[in-house]
Amino acid sequence: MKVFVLGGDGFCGWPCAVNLAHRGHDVVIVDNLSRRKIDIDLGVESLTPIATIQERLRAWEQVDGRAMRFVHLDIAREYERLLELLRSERPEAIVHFAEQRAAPYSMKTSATKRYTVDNNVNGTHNLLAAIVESGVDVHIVHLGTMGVYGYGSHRGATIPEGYLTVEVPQPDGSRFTEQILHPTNPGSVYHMTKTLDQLLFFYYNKNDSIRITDLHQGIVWGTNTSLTEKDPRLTNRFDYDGDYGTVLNRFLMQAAIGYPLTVHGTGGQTRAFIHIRDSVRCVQLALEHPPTQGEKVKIFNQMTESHRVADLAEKVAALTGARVDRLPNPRNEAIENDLIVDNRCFLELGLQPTTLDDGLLTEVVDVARRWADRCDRSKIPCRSAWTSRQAEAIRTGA
Ligand code: NAD
Ligand code: USQ
Repeated sequence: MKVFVLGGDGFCGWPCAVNLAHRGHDVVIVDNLSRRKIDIDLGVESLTPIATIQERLRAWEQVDGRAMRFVHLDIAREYERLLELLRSERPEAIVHFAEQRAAPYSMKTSATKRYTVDNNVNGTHNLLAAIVESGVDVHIVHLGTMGVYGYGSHRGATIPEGYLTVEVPQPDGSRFTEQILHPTNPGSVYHMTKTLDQLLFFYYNKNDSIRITDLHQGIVWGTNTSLTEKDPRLTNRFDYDGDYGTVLNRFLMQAAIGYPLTVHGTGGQTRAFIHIRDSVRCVQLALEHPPTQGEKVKIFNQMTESHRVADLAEKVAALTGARVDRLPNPRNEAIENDLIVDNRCFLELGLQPTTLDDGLLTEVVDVARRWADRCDRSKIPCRSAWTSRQAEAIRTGA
């Protein structure tokens, strides 16, 4: 099958692209390399040394024998080129990773808020409009986020896979039941763009019968898959800085360099997690099980386990002897929340999760300790504050 991987040079996209190529698909990576440019702007680098996209592609062909192609294109700004690419290549599937994905980066300044909205919403809308205009029959698999449901308002209820069944009262006292998109409750400008994506998908699926699977993914941890481990030039990126590093990978890196683990506030925040290997496998499963013509948007919760941030810190500390630090929370978020998630769709399709207990130590030793000397400690603190109240708390340490 011919597959476009939009954002295929990124952390989740690269291992996904090589997996699809390895399985015999004709893969075209479409990326504007904005993630690499943001690293330069922020003065940070992936903890793991990553090759250029051209070196990655050369290495992949040498290692696996199945070439991938690369198109340098900005899906949010180059609509005509995107349309032409769809018309000439006519892909059967498109995996869409191409968005600005860091919540702290999205909350840094009004410029990064506006960039995140422009890039993510325009990119997704351009893709949908170009599919309609080109008339290509294609299945979109989009990487959304568990954060669309929000944290803290579920009161013990299980979060369903995208749709909630509600009873609507009628004037005559009767009631009818209906499935609606689960109400959204984004916690950052970035998360808000994913809730807008969700609505764009709902509309284009209804109006133009575009086949779409939206994967509500939890926080991805880990670095490599068995394929990206095959050659150092295929190594995946590992973000650890205060804007792009995500919580578990940051704790692993901090433990490896003897930096106290940076728990925000009480650490009562509960989040959903998935290993990068399972993320890659889920995208493959979603591609293998497309919605039928006329079917509504398929929504899967792409996560395998939930943990409180404080418990994660304790787990990493117990494995490594690291010290845990409780810091003023730069985010405006619930100090604690429960999180019970229905993730049956992927389990029923055969996903066998990699658990934290299987993978944590390997990740600390093989990746975080190995590259510890590449870490710039000055880039570890999270300085992006959600509001002036949080900015003041960080400044005074209160
Ligand atoms: P990433 O920043 O590493 O990768 C995104 C890629 O998209 C980059 O290579 C970037 O250059 C490219 N890109 C961005 N805007 C583009 C545009 N306008 N045109 C073309 N290319 C563009 O992020 P990631 O961690 O790989 O995340 C990929 C997707 O998965 C994102 O949509 C993110 O929201 C979602 N997701 C990620 C996580 C996580 O923990 N990393 C968790 C849940 C969901
Ligand atoms: N946190 C800490 N210490 C840190 C970093 C984070 O306590 O050093 C806390 C945060 O305050 C937050 C939680 O850990 O409560 C998660 O933060 P995160 O940066 O790991 O994850 P998040 O901002 O939610 O974003 C990441 C990805 C995003 C994806 C999302 C999935 O960057 O692309 O959509 O995870 S989810 O969280 O399920 O919405």
